[in-house]
Amino acid sequence: MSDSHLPFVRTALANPYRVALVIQESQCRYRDLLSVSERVAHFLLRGRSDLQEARIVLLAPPGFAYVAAQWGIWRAGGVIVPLALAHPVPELTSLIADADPELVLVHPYTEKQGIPAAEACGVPWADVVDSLRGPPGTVLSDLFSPMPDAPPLPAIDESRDAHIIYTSGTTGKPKGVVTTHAATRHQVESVARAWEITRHDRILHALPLHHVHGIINALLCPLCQGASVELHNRFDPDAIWDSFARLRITVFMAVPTMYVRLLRVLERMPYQRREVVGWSAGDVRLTISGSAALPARVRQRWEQITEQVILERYGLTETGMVLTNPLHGPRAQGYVGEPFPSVQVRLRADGGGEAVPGEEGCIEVRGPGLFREYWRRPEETAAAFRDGWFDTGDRAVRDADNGYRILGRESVDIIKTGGEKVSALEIEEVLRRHPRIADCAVVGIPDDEWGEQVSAAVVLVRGAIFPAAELRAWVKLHLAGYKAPARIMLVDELPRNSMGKVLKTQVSDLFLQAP
Ligand code: MLC
Ligand code: AMP
Repeated sequence: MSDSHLPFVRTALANPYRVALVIQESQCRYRDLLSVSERVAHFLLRGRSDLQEARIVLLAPPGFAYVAAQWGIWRAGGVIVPLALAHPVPELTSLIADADPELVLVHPYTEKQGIPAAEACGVPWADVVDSLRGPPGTVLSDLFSPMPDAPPLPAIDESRDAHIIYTSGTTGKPKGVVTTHAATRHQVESVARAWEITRHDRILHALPLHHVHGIINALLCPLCQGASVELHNRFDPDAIWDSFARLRITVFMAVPTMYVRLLRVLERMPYQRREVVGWSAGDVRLTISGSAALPARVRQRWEQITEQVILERYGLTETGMVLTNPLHGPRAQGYVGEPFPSVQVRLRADGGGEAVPGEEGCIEVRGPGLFREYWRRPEETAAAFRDGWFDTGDRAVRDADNGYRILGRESVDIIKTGGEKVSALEIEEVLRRHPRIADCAVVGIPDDEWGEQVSAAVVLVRGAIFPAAELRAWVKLHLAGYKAPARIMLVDELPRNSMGKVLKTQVSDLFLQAP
């Protein structure tokens, strides 16, 4: 097989009978993933020898079909563009148009939004489940064996692109982050080394599969080591506790909002069940939080219940994982530790030059795991780097004992809610299109559950009545539900400086001072 240099294919060939995925009551072995992904690859190739980096959009819930399609796209020489299940048709349409794919793979669960979006872009679509079935006449028992007469799959040079992951930009438009196979391998190896992920691990996975957190850390990294991934198709706190209690989970990764929800559900359990599931979570060797700041009280409560100190780490779509607390050794509250293997980090002081210990600065990153470019945005790509260092836009301070402490972001227009990055400008653009809105400003307001809540100060056109629920519904028509403002405040005018620029800090104060 000529694609055996792909790390996950190599691992699968070496561990054919190990369990790769556990999905509800079913298990799938590495050799099953190999056979079915080969079928997906030939389905996509349609007789060609190589997809030559054609983009394939994947719009499928976490599950066997998703993983088989992911492997199949890569094995055929394609670039995978995983999109969020939460996008409504207009948002999906603009992302598909931007990615300019050869095909959109939908799933019975996503076809309601996926098919109209693909058709609006004039892009063909196919059902991912059909892609797994193989050529007509294939019987079920053949599915899980190698295809006898199939031509070899292409050899993929590591310098080729592997995936495009969309993330909100400060300009209001989501940008596609293009990462090569080589960079992906570095990200995977770096995570595996830092956290000692091995074939003996069993990872509990309940993250969405359109972000690096879910794709690289919790799925690809374990699968490249020969570990097992218990894949949940959505985040359900009861099901997570159940998995802790029933299965011998060794590693769990989540965003802070998920820990908040898990604790809330646990507090409501009858005493005995609470004790049992709490203990079983204590057997997990590594519990990780990332994508947003982990509140101290969440970490403390988790530790009281499970005797586990959550390991907090920091990363970005553009860079993969950057900073981590130690696997062995103390994990200081509020700190995200030191760089992952092969990642270089420096703090740029406000006056230029490198910050000295204890001085605040902006985090810059360099290393082999970085993205290649923002898809078809050369100016934005160039602007994101300074002398070869990627400018994260996050502020931090470092001390010799505990490493880095994240202080916040430079841009007030980026909001992190439930681990999802949201652009305030994108939401303002949609709100301004509403006929009753004269002006608006969107900010992120600190929140115990979500980290930040999307909050909009709105000036209505003269004489209009306040349509709060209608405004949320309006945003949801155009953008994912988590982008709809959770809080809407009616104001007569927005605070502005003498140049007419909206003063977002003062807008935030309006919410913080509201009863
Ligand atoms: C859902 N809602 C949100 C939300 N997700 N509101 C704010 N922020 C969010 N992220 C809204 C829904 O629209 C709904 O509103 C209401 O909350 C309840 O929805 P739900 O169905 O109960 O929420 P749920 O689906 O359970 O989602 C919550 C969540 C999800 C925490 C599971 O947000 C999630 O999976 N977050 C993880 C994101 C992630 O993986 N980020 C990694 C980025 S990579 P209504 O009005 O419809 O009722 C990265 C790099 C790195 O950051 O370092 O990892
Ligand atoms: P994304 O663009 O979705 O990849 O989000 C990356 C951003 O998430 C970073 O730039 C940070 O702002 C934020 N982030 C990730 N991990 C952490 C963390 N542990 N603490 C605080 N912020 C984090």
